[in-house]
Amino acid sequence: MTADSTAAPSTDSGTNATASTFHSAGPARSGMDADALQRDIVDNLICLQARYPAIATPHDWYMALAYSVRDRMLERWVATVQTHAAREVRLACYLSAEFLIGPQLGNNLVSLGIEANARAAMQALGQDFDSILAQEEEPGLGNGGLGRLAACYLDSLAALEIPAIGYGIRYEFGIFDQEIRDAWQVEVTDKWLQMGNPWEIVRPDVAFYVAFGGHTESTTDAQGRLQVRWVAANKVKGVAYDIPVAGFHVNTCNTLRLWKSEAVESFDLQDFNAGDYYQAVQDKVISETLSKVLYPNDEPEAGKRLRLAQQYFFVSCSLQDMLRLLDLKGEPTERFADMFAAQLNDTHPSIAVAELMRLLVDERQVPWDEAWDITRRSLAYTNHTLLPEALETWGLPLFRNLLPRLLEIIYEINRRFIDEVRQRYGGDEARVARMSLIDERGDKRVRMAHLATVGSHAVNGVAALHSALLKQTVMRDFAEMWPERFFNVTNGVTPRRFMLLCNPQLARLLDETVGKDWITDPTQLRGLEAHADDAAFQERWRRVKLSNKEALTARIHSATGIVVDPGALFDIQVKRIHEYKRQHLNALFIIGLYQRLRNNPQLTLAPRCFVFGGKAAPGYAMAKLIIRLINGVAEVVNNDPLVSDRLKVVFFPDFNVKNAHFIYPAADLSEQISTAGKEASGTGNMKFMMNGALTIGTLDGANVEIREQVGEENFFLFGLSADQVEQVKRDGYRPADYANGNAELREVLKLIADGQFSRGDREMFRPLVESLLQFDPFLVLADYADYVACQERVSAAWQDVRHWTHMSILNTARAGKFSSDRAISEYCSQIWNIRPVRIDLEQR
Ligand code: 26Q
Repeated sequence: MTADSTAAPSTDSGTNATASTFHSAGPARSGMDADALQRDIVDNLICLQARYPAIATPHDWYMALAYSVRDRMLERWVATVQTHAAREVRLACYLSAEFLIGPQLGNNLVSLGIEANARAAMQALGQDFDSILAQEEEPGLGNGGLGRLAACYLDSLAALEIPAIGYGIRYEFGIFDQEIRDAWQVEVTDKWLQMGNPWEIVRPDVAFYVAFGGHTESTTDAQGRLQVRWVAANKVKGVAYDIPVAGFHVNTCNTLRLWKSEAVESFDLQDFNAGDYYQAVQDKVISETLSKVLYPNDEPEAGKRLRLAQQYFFVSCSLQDMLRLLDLKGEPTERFADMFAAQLNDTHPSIAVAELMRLLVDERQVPWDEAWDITRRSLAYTNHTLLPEALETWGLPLFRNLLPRLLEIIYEINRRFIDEVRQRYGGDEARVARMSLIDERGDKRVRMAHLATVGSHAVNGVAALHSALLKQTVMRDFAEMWPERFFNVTNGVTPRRFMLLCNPQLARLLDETVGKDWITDPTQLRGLEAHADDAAFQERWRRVKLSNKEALTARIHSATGIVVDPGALFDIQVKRIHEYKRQHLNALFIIGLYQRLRNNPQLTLAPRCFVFGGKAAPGYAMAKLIIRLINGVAEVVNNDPLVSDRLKVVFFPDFNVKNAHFIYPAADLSEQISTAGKEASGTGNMKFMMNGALTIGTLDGANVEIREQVGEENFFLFGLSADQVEQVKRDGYRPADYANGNAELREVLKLIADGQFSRGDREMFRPLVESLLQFDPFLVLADYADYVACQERVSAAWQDVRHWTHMSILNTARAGKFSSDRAISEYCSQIWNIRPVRIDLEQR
């Protein structure tokens, strides 16, 4: 289980020979002006796409431009890797099962500062720059917030010149593409690699073996020490695919390293399956399946075994790679924790605790206590959810069968940990049972959040409220025992992608108003406050918003055929579909509003356009039903001449990073209406705010801090607080009482049940209506009346154009805190103890 170290040195090892060859190549492929770009684009078109300009397709042009941009990143990339290898620096290793990086070309152009030149070059070649950029198929290697957060953090790490690497999985099929057929969600496989990926570089020489199954054997070595050998039933090879991550206007270019699984060449046949050819072929298929597909979240029971195998696969490859880098630096194993800070993005990579112990103890003969010290000093864990059903656990039989050695190690960690708990809280066996790494109630299960916590020196939540609740609820015993290990790092998002790239008109206005530094120092945005009531500035602000709304209007039309009015209030909820996020609360409000208009056609209502977007996990029936409901409401409302000039409802299909670029800048109102205490942070809320949308929201996740920043007078707050939610539940929540006590709500539910939004079908929405009336686990009915009242305040505020614009400007002005640069700085100082390293391009 060691690296194939046969091939030529990779850029990681960065020999001088490689560097000087690169350097002596001179300025070829590095000129940043439009002429140089134009030459190289044509060059790449011919040499890499094998096409002459006359017959090149838009996709050929995209590839040629992408390769030309990548060429211009290589010098920085090599210099960065070399500098990090040569210097005594600690490397931040972000371990994540998901990286939702979005389209790369536009972002890389922005980072390099050559967007205008590239545009000019393409123009000179007779190509429409924007439609060439639109050719890029985005890598959908994530579900939603957590995966996109990882991508924003990579962007900030590079921008802040932090030595860092992202480790993950190169899924062949990312998150499915969503189509809407007959008002239902239909999943279509995401073939993002079909046309080739110009951003990755495969490194066949950076490859590791990962073992699965089999059994363990114990022996005593010459020194009398216990040695455990894991006799695996199968091994898989992980090969590194590297993607460059260029920092904004700096030389740093970090690496995102994704592992692809491959079969180990004819290895199985001899070693394991003793001549069983067909079994060997079968194993080969399994090996190649490991990095095939990303699992959607919220899937009950789907693909358990393969999911655990994926997690172990990428974690083992990543840790082996870190040990390889340590060796390359000539550092002893004991220095591992000084050289690496590994951040676990949720529990998905938490098997790292046991795997690092295995690599140190079994493979490198480090004594247990010393290995444990190294492990704890190098690992830290970020929690992203408090929902009990979303906390990862694995059944013991499955775990033992797939990872027998790791289970032994977990048992040993647990034995020592439980001793510590007993010593500390003598006799408190209830506490021991609660804290154990093994849940022994019913079928025994490994609790991955406990493993991650015990094996880390720091545990953090992702917003202030979430971190506080974490300590009070799921991690209470741990926070009592180790209070010094618990932190908050409120999430952030990158202003490069979510302002500069996706909202260039706003960016230009900001440049002119507060200077250009806001992009790396968003506290500068505060300078907008002085202009918030300036009529001329307000006029420009509104023009930018209107133009973005026109662009979205066009996309809505081409995606759905629906015609909306760009002058309407754009009220937008985009995020994964989940009951706790309460898209159905929004839908109930729309139905109520529609009814009021039907009953009183003279009612004055400023035109509103409700936009929804988001995917439902394929196995989450209720979420899919909510999509059906939204489309059902859209069908009725949009086609009713009585209201269709004032009300529009749109379900925008296939919400992803690419579509998000058009959606956030066009929003007037951001819907952040989760049940308080359920949304760990939210990050879409921040993207909307930066782009000048006002928020209607509950006191949940980062909404609390958004409201704090923008001021309560500029935020539409409604609903029960997290404490009140718990109180209502303790008191015995009876949702039907809320329906009975509210005529409009009762009517809304009746319309749904009567088939008004299901083409007369009275069965379709029965599960939804019954769930709401009988259980309503997320208190939709309890919050309905206050939500409606709050929406009334929104409508009233919208009438006052100048005041609305004032609030919109203040939202952008006060969004600085939510830059991922701030979040990454906090990780660096509070958790990783890492400082920036300047990359010098001339040094070689
Ligand atoms: C787990 C086991 C099996 C299959 C899939 C999963 C799985 C995959 C992805 C479970 C969860 C996720 C993703 C979770 C997620 O996106 N959480 C969000 O993280 C954001 C970043 O911190 C927060 O802003 C959101 O509040 C949180 O919901």
